[in-house]
Amino acid sequence: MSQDLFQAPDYYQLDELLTEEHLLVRNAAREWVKREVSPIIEEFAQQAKFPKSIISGLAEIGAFGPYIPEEYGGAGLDQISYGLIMQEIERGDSGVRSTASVQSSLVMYPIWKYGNEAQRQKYLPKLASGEFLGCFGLTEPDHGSNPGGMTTNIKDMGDYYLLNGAKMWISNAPFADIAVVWAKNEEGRIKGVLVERGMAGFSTPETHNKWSLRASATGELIFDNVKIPKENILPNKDGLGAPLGCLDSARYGIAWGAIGAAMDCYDTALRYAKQRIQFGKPIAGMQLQQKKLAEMITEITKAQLLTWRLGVLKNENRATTAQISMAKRNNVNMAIHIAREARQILGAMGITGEYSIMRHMMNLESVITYEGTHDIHLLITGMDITGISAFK
Ligand code: TGC
Ligand code: FAD
Repeated sequence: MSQDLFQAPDYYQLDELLTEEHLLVRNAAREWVKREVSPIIEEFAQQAKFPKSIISGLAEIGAFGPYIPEEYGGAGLDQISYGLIMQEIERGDSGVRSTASVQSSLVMYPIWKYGNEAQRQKYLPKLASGEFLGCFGLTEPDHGSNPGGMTTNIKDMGDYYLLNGAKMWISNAPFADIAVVWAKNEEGRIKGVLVERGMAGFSTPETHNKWSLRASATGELIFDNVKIPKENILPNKDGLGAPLGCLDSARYGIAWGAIGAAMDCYDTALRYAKQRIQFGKPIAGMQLQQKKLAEMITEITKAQLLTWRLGVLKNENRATTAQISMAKRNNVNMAIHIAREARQILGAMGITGEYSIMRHMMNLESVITYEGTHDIHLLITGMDITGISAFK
């Protein structure tokens, strides 16, 4: 990839809404991405490999458990700092942000919120430092948008549980040390199960041949009579609301992350348009290209405002699931649209790995599907405003 010349757009001077701590955290993440992610990410994406060398750096910028209390190794930051870290990481690559989202919101969060003290002490500090990597198993081959129909199950054997079933499309699965897995007990109640690599009957085959999120490892989780010690069940919450509660936190981070990808596409396209001469003048001077760029900065600014306000509500514990769905859906859609428009501004150059745009565009095809599809989030908003569920 060519040199990372990224300059973040801030059209409405939104930095003025951030505290000194927010700016410090954001700038540290921004510099780290420029230094450690941008120079290597294109090659890893081309080779469909996750860059394991950046794990310790992710831990250092507070990307593993940004809002988890410091006593458990987390960074103890607020929700806006968490969002800003996700924005900066996804500015580099959605796959790297995926790893941070899964570790923080889908693995550390449920252990912190639904686990007991022994589970928190055992896992959280190692997850915060990157010594352990985790994954989150909710989706199954036959249950994606409808996780409540899952068939993965645990059976009480007296001294232990037996876990059987399979999860699919699981980020970080191929190398995760620990999996937070959602399974039904004999009464049909969904429970959180901590499955450790090395347990007999547990395997994590990698999913190959992806055109999207290539720098993130995706795989299956297969459970064939896995013996689960009773102390590996999350005791403090069960039912579908438990995994959905984790998704609230991860979807919030994605709403911020998508802005990062959009900003990178816009910034790249703007710079290119000013330099590329056709018909004797920069294409930035052509009305059609100005329309694209002007619409991009408008949409980015609207998404920044929406997300900042959501962060304030989240800090006050007032953000609802439906508000988070609206932001995730709007911002990912905004980012994918900007990626497509930006790609066109670069003409043929836009399809190459010399620029980040095509990689962002392909990544965003996963982001618009995972953590609830574009359709599902619309229906969550519909359910919220009408009081009627379209899912029943
Ligand atoms: P529904 O009847 O609405 O709800 C079941 C129970 O859950 C409660 N609930 C929530 N609780 C906490 N937080 C939330 N956000 C909640 N939403 C609902 C609800 O009150 C109810 O509680 P109770 O006590 O009455 O049982 O459930 P439903 O079966 O009708 O489904 C609703 C629907 C479709 C919205 C939900 O299933 C859904 O969100 N589906 C999308 C699935 C999804 O997002 N999967 C994501 C998998 S993880 C992933 O993609 C990671 S990608 C990682 C990366 O790389 O970044
Ligand atoms: P389906 O549910 O089969 O949906 C197919 C289509 O039907 C979609 O367009 C959908 O919007 C539409 N549809 C479904 N239901 C309705 C409805 N009621 N009304 C209208 N339209 C509907 N999952 C995890 O648990 N952990 C992970 O770490 C994880 N990582 C992932 C990483 C990647 C790269 C990808 C691509 C996915 C990942 N997922 C993960 C899975 C992801 O959450 C699911 O793909 C997603 O929830 C959608 O499920 P599905 O693919 O089975 O699609």
